[in-house]
Amino acid sequence: MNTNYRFTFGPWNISTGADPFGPPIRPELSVAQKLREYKKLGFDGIQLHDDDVVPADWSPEQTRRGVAEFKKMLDDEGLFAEFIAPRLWEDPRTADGAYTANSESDRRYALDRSRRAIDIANMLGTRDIVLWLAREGTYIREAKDPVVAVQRILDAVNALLAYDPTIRLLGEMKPNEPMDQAYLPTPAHFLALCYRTADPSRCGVLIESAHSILAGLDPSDDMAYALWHGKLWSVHLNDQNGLKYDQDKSFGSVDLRRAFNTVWVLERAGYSGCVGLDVKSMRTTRPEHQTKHLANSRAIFLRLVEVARRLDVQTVERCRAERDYEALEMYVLDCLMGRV
Ligand code: GLO
Ligand code: MG
Repeated sequence: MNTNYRFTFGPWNISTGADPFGPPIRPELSVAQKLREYKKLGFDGIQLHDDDVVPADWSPEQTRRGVAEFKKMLDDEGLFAEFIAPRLWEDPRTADGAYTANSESDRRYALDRSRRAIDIANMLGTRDIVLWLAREGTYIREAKDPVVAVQRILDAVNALLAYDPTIRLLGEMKPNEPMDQAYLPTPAHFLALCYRTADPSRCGVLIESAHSILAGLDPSDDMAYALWHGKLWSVHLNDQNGLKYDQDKSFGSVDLRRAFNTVWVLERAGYSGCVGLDVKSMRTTRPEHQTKHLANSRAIFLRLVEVARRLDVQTVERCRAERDYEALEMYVLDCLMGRV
């Protein structure tokens, strides 16, 4: 049983509410302002893109100084950096993908940028690099050779493992958006690739609830599978109302039972990674309420931990032995409604 969950989120989880149909509706807070919110909200650490720390086009010397200043801000707030994720989806050179781009120079840019993200991680004292392969896929199948693409992802992963023998790589897989179809669309796809890398022990996954749901999978089963491999190294908990754009709703807000099952699996398996909450506030949220979704998601997680601990394992086992899943279902629903 994990009695000490560590909570994290990224600066992008406090946002302006801009969407494809409308400009920002809340003022952008500076990173320093955001950092001051973490402890108040009960969070322990921060998840970062490389350019959340320093702009991607800074020289090595500027980068070194900028990262040192950022590290000081984190230390002053008592926060740790959980991971660095190279943002491989905004630069024009990543329009056609990063590691799988058809242009050789674009692929080189993606690798250089990823190596730089590793340098930043080292300077901030974290060994975890998250690869959300946002644009590794296609809008039309004919655009790339899918066999070559998978090999290119493997080659990139191997190049990063070789660049620094201490880092771990965590694939954060998502089946679609922004692409029509992503390569390696689920955690299980990435896990298979892990075993083909030069160092499988340093390759694992971060699983996001909404991404599993978009792939038609149950997040708790997806996470259980990665836990069985000993490779669930981080999570992005949130919620998703059906198959549409990636919503990043507050954890448990759509399907409380699905959220409960997620927490229950993490609890039973003694999950020891950070509890990342990749949630977005609604566009309608007023600036003074723009961190509520984070506090709410954390509170829902902790309440579900209480439910999981209150649940009578013997009742569950009896129902299983008697194959009385009707009774089991009612028992779980009663637990969720506070009747047990
Ligand atoms: C988008 C992803 C994204 C990543 C983040 C860290 O769908 O969930 O928010 O989690 O960029 O790599
Ligand atoms: Mg995510």
